[in-house]
Amino acid sequence: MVVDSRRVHVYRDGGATDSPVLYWMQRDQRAEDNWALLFAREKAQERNQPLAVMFCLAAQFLGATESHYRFMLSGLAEVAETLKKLNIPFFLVKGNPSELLPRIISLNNIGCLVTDFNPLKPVIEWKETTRNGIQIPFYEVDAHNVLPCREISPKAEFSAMHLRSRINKRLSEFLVDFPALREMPESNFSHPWNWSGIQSVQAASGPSDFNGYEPGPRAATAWMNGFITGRLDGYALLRNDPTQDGQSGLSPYLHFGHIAAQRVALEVSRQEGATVSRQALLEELIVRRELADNFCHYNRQYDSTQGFHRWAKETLNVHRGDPRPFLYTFEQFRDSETHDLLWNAAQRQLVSNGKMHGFMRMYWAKKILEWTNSPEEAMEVAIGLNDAYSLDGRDPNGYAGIAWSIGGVHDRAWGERPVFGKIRYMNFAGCKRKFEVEKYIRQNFGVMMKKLQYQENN
Ligand code: FAD
Ligand code: FO1
Repeated sequence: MVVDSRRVHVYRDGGATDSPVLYWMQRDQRAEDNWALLFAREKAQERNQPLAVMFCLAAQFLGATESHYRFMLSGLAEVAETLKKLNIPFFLVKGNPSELLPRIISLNNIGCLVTDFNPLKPVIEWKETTRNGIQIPFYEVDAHNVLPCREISPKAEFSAMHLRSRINKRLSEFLVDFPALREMPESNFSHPWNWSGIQSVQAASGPSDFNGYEPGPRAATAWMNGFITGRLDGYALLRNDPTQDGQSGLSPYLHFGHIAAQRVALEVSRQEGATVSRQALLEELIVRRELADNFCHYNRQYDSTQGFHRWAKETLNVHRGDPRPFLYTFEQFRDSETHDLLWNAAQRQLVSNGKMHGFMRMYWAKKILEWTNSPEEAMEVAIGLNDAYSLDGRDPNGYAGIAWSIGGVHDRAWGERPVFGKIRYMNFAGCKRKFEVEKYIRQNFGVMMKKLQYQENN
């Protein structure tokens, strides 16, 4: 077995049949370093059957905008090219996956369906409906996490510390190199697939709307190499300073699966020196990121206050009626129209770059709790803005990050205060102690300094 069976979740079992194998690509949009594709290739080999890859384009995915779809489609166009060189056809179809998959499977007499792991509710819905509509073996392979989510923990972990101990014990079992994806026979590419009645789309590569980010696995790998050679050694020191370019910037590529987190972890681990920075990055890349998948997989209410721990629900309820001196609408937040220039600058960075600095995301979300009528409204505003504007949005990391900020998920209780209760508090003064607030505001806002002076003195 090329693929560790502990990565494989059996949605529907069944024997080998003399029929084609289909990999329904979803979260891990790449040909290389993709355990789900390697597994599908293995199934095709065992059966001596054709193999194809298909991506189902669904409308309005979690608030994604045209720009996000364009970015993703450009990446998929590159994937199709790469697969063609390996004699593996790639099909991009359009519609509701729950309806399309059963039809595609019967049209092509598919004997085995493979997909990749994704803990988000809409995708689970697609898979469960598909499973109920087919009779063939259906496998889900965790190609996104270094340690397979379902395998590494049977429950929602309370904090990073709890998951870290599980990860540290077993990292060496799973942080292994990837085998190369071997090409299929030439005949595979000319196998007659039947898409009658199915709307297909031509994946076209086009310019990215996100300055600095070119879509696709090649750009993702170049970005990773650039970070490792040029900025990894400064990571530990600079990553929490929003005025510096200290983070890796990899999240959009990890979100769309253009690069495997496991590839990044392998390459970072192989570096000499910069030990503190390498450890800090692996902590975020493996522990924090996989904690987010753990949260969304085991907590179906990951995008609501109902997903908070009891202590957090109680403390937020106690302070529901507290006076809220500042209240803003979704539109005022969206347009950076609050009284707080720092917050406005962070929102401006999100809207203009499609990516807000990680440290500012915490402050940004916590202030939304403070300046809305209720924690429920705060969740709606934070998730709505994050998924509409962030290139790495619509991702378990986002739901976990927002639940941490507003509901104390994976955090502990802190000293009680108005509105927040025991949820960790952050404020402007705290940011001023951490980094040059004025510089960040200027970088993102070209601010009138006197307005800032006024805020400081009042
Ligand atoms: P780096 O610091 O270079 O980290 C490398 C990788 O580690 C990241 O790409 C990411 O995959 C992972 N990582 C880093 N920090 C975290 C974290 N706190 N939680 C989970 N994984 C992490 N991340 C997203 O990918 N999409 C989001 O929509 C998102 N929304 C967030 C909202 C809030 C309110 C908060 C507090 C955090 C959010 N995060 C989100 C997590 C984190 O801020 C980003 O992953 C990180 O800033 C991405 O930039 P980077 O790749 O340069 O990070
Ligand atoms: N996954 C799909 O299978 N089909 C889609 O049409 C689709 C659109 C989409 C748009 C923006 C975006 O950020 C993600 C999108 N995804 C889509 C899902 C994505 O690949 C990931 O599976 C999830 O965001 C979880 O990481």
